[in-house]
Amino acid sequence: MIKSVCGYCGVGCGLEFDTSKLIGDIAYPSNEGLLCSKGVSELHTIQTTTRLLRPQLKHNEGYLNIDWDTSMKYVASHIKKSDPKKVAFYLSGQLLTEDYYIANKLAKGFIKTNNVDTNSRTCMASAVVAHKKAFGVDYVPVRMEDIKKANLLILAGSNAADSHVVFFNKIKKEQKRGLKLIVIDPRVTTTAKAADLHLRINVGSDIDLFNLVALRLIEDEKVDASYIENHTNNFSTFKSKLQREAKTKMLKRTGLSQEEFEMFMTMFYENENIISAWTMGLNQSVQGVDKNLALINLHLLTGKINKAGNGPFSLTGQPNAMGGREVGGLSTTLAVHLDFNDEDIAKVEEFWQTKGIAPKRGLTAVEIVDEALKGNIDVLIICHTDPIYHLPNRNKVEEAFKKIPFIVEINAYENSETAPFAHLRLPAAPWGEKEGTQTNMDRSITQQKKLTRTSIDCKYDWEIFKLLAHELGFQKEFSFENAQEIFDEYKEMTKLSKNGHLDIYTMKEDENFIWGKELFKNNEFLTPNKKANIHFVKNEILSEKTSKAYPFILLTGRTRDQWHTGTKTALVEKLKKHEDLEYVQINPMDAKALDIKEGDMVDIKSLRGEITLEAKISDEVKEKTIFIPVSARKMNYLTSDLIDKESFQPDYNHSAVSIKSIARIEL
Ligand SMILES: Nc1nc2c(c(=O)[nH]1)N[C@H]1C(S)=C(S)[C@@H](COP(=O)(O)OP(=O)(O)OC[C@H]3O[C@@H](n4cnc5c(=O)[nH]c(N)nc54)[C@H](O)[C@@H]3O)O[C@H]1N2
Ligand SMILES: Nc1nc2c(c(=O)[nH]1)N[C@H]1C(S)=C(S)[C@@H](COP(=O)(O)OP(=O)(O)OC[C@H]3O[C@@H](n4cnc5c(=O)[nH]c(N)nc54)[C@H](O)[C@@H]3O)O[C@H]1N2
Ligand code: SF4
Ligand SMILES: [Mo]
Repeated sequence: MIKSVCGYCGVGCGLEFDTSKLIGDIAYPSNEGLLCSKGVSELHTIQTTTRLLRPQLKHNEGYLNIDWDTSMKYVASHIKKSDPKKVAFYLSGQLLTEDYYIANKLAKGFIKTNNVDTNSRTCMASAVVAHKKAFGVDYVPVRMEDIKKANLLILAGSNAADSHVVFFNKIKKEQKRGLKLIVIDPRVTTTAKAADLHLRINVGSDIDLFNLVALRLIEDEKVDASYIENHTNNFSTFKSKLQREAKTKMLKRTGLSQEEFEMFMTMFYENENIISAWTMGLNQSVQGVDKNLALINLHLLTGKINKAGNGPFSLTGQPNAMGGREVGGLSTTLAVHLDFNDEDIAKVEEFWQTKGIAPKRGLTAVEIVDEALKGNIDVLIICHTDPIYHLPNRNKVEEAFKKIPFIVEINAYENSETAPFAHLRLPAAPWGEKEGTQTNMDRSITQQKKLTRTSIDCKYDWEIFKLLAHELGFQKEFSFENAQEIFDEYKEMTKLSKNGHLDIYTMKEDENFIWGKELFKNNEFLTPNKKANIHFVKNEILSEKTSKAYPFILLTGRTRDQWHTGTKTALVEKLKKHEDLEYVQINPMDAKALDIKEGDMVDIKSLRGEITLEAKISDEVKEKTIFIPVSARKMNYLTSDLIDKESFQPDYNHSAVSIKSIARIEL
């Protein structure tokens, strides 16, 4: 029997592999034996007809199989002849820590480009920035087990029932114990259906709601004055600025009634221990950071943080998005939570035994696209992610990628949307064929284990970066023989983190380790005066506006059994039964007004592009809002590429679109 961990979502469920069968690991705390449909069927995704099995070089309209040695020579020669500023890496929160570490070290430390970004930019970047602004460090001060002590859980912009399935099962169990659940989401999601109170807020108005709550807490003198005094900064400025805001306008923007707001306040007051958790409904916004801060404020005002059963809980989407943040996978951090100031750079240069790390942050995802459009990207190395699928404003991304002279795609499967744009495709060994480390949303560090042999011509992701490093002449600095050796070096490097807060260097071998257990002890944060920062933020209404031509707001999101593009999940027959992959959900009133019937093919248009999908009529979406699941691979032809100015995270959930029926099957 081999113990491993699921490679899909941030819950990071422990599992056991026995005589070709997967079961949940009863002894593993994240899941206590439970697995969702995706986890259970992961074995079926290893050997498929869609695996990429050979390095392939683009030749005329097709691809030519080539060997690894030649492949590496091509990549190295393109990098060597390019200005480092024109080289970019695009990584993924699904990579293992070792893969992430070595890619980051190679790019920032040796190729000397800080253009190392990751799909976590589209996912967790707003939470990262908010944590740093509020707490002085990117740290999640709540763990899943805390819900056992909570009386109220507020889920804002999170459809955990479909996205963090096993965690949600635990929530349901706690509901039987008496846990109350408030869900803040414009859609009637599976999660919302399980709520004691569902606030069907207007898209993009969360800051208004949280500010109204903050104001009421102040008015009712329900703030924790002593906590504010001893452990926070900026309260008086916050209070005076907040009191200048017009309450009725704020409530109107949320679309909620006064009664609904009062119900929320009653539940907030009646319950002692409160956790609020959120995901893409807050992060993926032109004010993603501010949305995070507005919610974190509520915990700081009431002192409901840093004690069991309380706190703001940013739920991580991908299995190792947290690990990627630690390692330095975002272009806005250097490594081990360090920045690009002289002191941090000097520390990292000494550790890596290198010189000349570029002294400023690198390009972020959408900036890479913008620079590519201007002809400023020569080489783009993409690993374990599908940017043509997932970046906003796809027509623009495609145009930009066509201008990049050399794109390398490292993928375990051949059918990504990015594949046709790659000049060189390199086959990686997927989950089950490789091993290494990941940090789940709980800060638990776990090991993915190898369950079967690696396909002959496929390599571990870390091994590909090692080969490239060698080809570039950095043998000594990349002499790793296995994943463990890379992890050991990374572990040592965590000693450099500010105050040693990333305490992975204390981890013992094979220990189920949770980093930062002692962080924020005695409510001491990592800011200069150890107090958390309260930030005044307000809804600036910056998203794309709807208009006569584009009167609908487009929302996109997950369904339970599919993982993004579905290169893995869409292959498993059992997983396709739960929900269609491609459709658009439309409210019955809108459908009636536009003569759209269930099953019609509907044209959906935005200022940027157009796609066609089958209509599903449902009052789960509000009027003037439509929903498309992320398994509809072409959705990003429609989305707006506005970004949050601090986190650079796209405003995926607020694109103005029009809809029109174009074909109907008459019965
Ligand atoms: N089955 C499955 N699970 C997954 C994934 C998957 O692909 N499939 N992906 C993983 C990843 S990478 C991630 S990031 C997570 C994402 O996890 P979630 O964020 O829970 O997933 P989404 O479906 O994007 O849900 C976001 C919710 O926010 C709501 N929303 C949109 N705009 C607003 C707003 O302005 N305010 C509020 N309050 N709500 C809003 C949407 O209606 C939607 O229900 O899921 C992870 N888990
Ligand atoms: N409109 C809209 N766009 C979105 C979102 C949204 O909610 N709405 N969500 C955003 C978010 S939160 C995220 S996280 C992204 C997700 O978007 P992506 O990361 O692009 O989606 P995935 O399908 O998970 O891509 C993972 C890729 O890794 C490949 N792969 C699998 N195993 C391995 C391996 O072991 N090694 C290598 N090298 N490759 C492997 C898979 O075949 C697949 O092509 O989408 C973002 N874009
Ligand atoms: S909840 Fe997440 S980690 Fe657990 S089995 Fe499902 S996909 Fe895997
Ligand atoms: Mo994500």
